[in-house]
Amino acid sequence: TSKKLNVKTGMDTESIKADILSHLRYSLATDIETANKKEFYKSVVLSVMDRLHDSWLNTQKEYREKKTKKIYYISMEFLIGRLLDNALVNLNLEQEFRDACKDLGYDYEEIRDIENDAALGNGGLGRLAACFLDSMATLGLAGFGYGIKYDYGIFKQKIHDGYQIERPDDWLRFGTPWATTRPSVMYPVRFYGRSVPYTDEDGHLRFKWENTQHVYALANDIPMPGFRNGVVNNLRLWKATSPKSLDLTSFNQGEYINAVRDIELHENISRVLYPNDKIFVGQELRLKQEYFLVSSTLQDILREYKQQHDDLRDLPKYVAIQCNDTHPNLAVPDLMRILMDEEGFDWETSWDITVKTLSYTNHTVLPEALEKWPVSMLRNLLPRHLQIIYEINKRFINKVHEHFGDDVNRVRRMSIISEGEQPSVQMANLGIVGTHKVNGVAALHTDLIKKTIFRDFFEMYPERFTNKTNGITPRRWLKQCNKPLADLITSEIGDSWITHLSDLRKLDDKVNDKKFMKKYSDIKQQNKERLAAYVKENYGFELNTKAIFDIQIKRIHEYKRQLMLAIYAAAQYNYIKANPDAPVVPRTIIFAGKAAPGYAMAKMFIKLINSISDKINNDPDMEGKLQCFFLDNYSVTLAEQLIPAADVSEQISTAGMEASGTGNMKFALNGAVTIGTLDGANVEIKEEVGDENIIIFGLTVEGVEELRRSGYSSWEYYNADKALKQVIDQIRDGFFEPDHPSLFHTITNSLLDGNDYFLVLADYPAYAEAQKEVDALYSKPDEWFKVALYNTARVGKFSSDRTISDYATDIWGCEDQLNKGRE
Ligand code: 26Q
Repeated sequence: TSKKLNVKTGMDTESIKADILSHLRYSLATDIETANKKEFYKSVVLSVMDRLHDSWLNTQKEYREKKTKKIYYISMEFLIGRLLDNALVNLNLEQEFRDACKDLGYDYEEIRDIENDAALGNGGLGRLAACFLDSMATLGLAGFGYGIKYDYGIFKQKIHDGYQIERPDDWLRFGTPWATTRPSVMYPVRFYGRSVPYTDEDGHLRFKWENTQHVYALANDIPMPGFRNGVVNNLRLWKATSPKSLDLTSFNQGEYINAVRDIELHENISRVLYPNDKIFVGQELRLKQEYFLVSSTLQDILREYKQQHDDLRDLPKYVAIQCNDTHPNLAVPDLMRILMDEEGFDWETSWDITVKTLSYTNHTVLPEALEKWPVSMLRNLLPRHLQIIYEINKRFINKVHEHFGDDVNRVRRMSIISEGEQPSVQMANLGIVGTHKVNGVAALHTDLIKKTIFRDFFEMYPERFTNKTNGITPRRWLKQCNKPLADLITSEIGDSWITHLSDLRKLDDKVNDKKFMKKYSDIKQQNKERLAAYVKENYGFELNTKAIFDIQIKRIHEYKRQLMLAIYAAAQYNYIKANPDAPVVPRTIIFAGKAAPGYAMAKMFIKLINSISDKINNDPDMEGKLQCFFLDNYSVTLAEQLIPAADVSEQISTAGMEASGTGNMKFALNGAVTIGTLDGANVEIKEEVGDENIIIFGLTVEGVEELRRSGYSSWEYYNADKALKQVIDQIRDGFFEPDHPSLFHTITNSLLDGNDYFLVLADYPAYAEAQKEVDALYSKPDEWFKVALYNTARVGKFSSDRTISDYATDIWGCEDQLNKGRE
């Protein structure tokens, strides 16, 4: 053809092909004949990157020139998953890349599957951060993610003999083409040393942090494109690297080998993501990671700020910093330290700037998750910060006295430093005192923190507390993962829903459109078959695609009550055995999720689920009626396969314990019916879809409180429900594990002698009833799919675009920037 190719930026198939070939040859030193799939994948990504670079640079330039207010989202976790599909959807180049791959002899899907998930997070908190980046770019906000480039993400889970085994997630073995290392962006991060007082020229007492050791933080940038709007924001991940000076001094001592060996010690800071979800581990390496993130990020923010502005007192006007949970809350004392010790401001001025710039999100009320760092550890690692924290606390306690009078108990509860055997710094208290806004992540959760864990603080600073109900990005969680449904919706109501998810309400009218409903239900069936093929290929299990696909996927935790669904599966087994001729609505129950490596009870749940599954799946009487599977190594990518195929979404936490949940939103959007408790965002999902379109059961938060107060006895519930008792007896007596009959005693003991803290037995009868409702509804397909469609149509509120708009308006003060000059 005579058309001129534009190899680097052309958006046509021919240019893209030429670019892929050119990367094979000139970036990877191979060619189309000899390259393997990995090399081809890499060339594809590099060709996508070429098409992002102009927008990436232009976006950053525009932010600088217009002095746009910048939003910094600091998080120890970014669970971004795979990036190729997302980049192509957002660039609107899916077809072109598909065709280019095909013309060059490769199947796009096969190439896409080469990519390792960037699994730099545990679960909800990390995935929320990833959805927020997508929404900030799509809304045109100058929003930047800051995190750590862990060499090892969340561990890979294998199942051996029913038990969880952890394997390292070496996701960078072959590097990642998405990350650009920036040698020009590198900062020292200091540790240890001591705080030394001195008098400055004006006779003021000041402090210097001296005799420190340091590591360097090296920037690695990953582009975050918005949806078809030319915006490309940035996720900056810090890698730890050793200082140059180290080898020099050692050379002099002739200790070359030791010096090189010690490089590893410094780089250990960014080695591995802590795999604990909602459990605080007070290890020094974790504290180092947190300060490493905070220190490098603040240095970067202030360097950038100073290039564009000359008065740091205007910082809150041009910068907002959001801390994802308390993990980055050392930003409070570190920003104070910089403003006072390095910039020469007095306490009051520094404090005003700090509080107005920072804000913090709480993600849990579970007390064992709250960060409390031992004072002794801080004194050693960050002596100047500890000193500042003591001063913050002193001034704060004075305010508490002013506000509440002499109330020693209240002062003790509110103190940032908790005294006792092991004095410690309460990072949540530090976050509330040192920032201007604290938010919960669903309406119920925000109410709870105001009434319980942060009650005293709410009474003192009511205006600081605000709710920001979580959301999910509709790009990844509908358009990408469920293309058949996305295409059907677009053909009916246009594609505005992709950025205005509430437009899905237009689908409400389609419930009586037979043709449409047939297509809608066919797509669910098609997705179930696609999942069945995937599971057959990757796990060897044969799913019954005629059955209800009943799915519970999330971290394994007692409060999430995977145990309740496992008991239900066993009870169904018993029922079918006892009533072989009774009609049953066929079910396929699917679990997936990781247990923290040190969480023995959660690991035992996995073993139990696998034992029950074996019993069920190997019994011919269950054929066509009941199946149960545990899929190993749950990940963002696996979620993208499972969610579009779900009929039933299990959201069954003990009321008051799940702050929000976000999986619940993904399932509802994809037309699964929720069986759930009135917990977290389930409450708001119910409000949106309507009471008839969600199956709610069990105790409410008030009910839980009342039952505990009046004296709960799990034995009573055990004795009152025959089917429940039978299953618990079976678990206790080795029915599911005949070779090791006492194996599950830890579980049955916690339910009976331990009095069942998570109220599994208390809620079980209502749960079993609710499951009967599921069966009844599923038996009437027309009604079932109406309910399903109402879910898809009515959950627009849970777009992370809405969440981010709310943050922009109520916390970040940048609402004027939303969608500016675009659309
Ligand atoms: C803390 C200190 C040391 C080591 C690890 C941690 C740690 C790590 C991860 C503590 C907590 C987490 C994760 C919390 C989390 O994922 N919370 C979830 O956040 C979601 C997004 O807001 C909510 O939807 C979920 O309800 C909430 O459980």
